[in-house]
Amino acid sequence: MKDNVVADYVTSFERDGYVMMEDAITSEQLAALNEQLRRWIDESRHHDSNFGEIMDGRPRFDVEPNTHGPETPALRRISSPIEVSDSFLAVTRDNAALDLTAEIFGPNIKLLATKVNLKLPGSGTAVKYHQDFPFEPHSNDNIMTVLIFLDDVTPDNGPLEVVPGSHKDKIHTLWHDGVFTGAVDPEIEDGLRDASVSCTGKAGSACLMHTRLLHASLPNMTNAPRSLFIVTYVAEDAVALSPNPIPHSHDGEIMRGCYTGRVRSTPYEMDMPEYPKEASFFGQQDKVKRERGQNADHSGLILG
Ligand SMILES: O=C(O)CCC(=O)C(=O)O
Repeated sequence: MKDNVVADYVTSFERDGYVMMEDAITSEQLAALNEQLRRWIDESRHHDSNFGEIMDGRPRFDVEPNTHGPETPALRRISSPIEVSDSFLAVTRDNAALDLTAEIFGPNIKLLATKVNLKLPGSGTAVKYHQDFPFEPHSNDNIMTVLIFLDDVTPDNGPLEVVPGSHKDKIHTLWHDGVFTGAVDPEIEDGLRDASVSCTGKAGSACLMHTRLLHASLPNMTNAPRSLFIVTYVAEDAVALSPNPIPHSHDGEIMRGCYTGRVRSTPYEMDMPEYPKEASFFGQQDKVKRERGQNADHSGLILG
């Protein structure tokens, strides 16, 4: 990347808390990821509920309970795909968004987590407003969520909605009435929606997002899929203060630079997260609704 291009990206990121990058992965990488994803979606047709297993015993492949079937696969989350796919591991270790992350938070960068979030046609998946930081407390907040577009993301197929500049404001609690809902107070949602912008772009682009940026996404209203490969990179001197919500065998692997063995701490206060018990936060959202006597629907969070 040319110096002036990097400087523009860094300026946007510092001001807005996110930056869109075209060609974050090569066309060969994109083709390899999508080929693997197609095989997983096909495999899901043979399962009528969640399947596979990650390190803590939770399922790796999460399907939407009411709509998933052999003819209408509704795979919505794959946790730690890098443990079961060399293509996903190779992209995690080498992509242009990682290079930019090293320019912004570097030079030393390690891996926290990976996941695929899918919104296949006909699925009702939505994500409520939240910041990622309360799910992943560290000694400092130099944490980047990189959302790589595996499909073209359009205004109607459930793009990420971000609130520019919100990474400089308060850290919101995700606990309400003693329940970890994974979402901010519903009373402020309307204001956040008015302040949001949609992150759209071609397959192969990426959105690089600060861990404190407020964001959400709406359901896919089209017949085209919307799949994201989401990688969380962390400054090497940011030390985790709670267990990794998606534990995996590459946790802490150095992605750029080197291991220094140092810790850098910055002052802040927030609530500790609840360790996820469900395959993804969809299940948790449904559980919250059941406890409150409301009907469960398909919307929910796909974090954790
Ligand atoms: O998949 C999406 O639309 C949103 C993902 C998200 O909110 C996150 O990874 O924090």
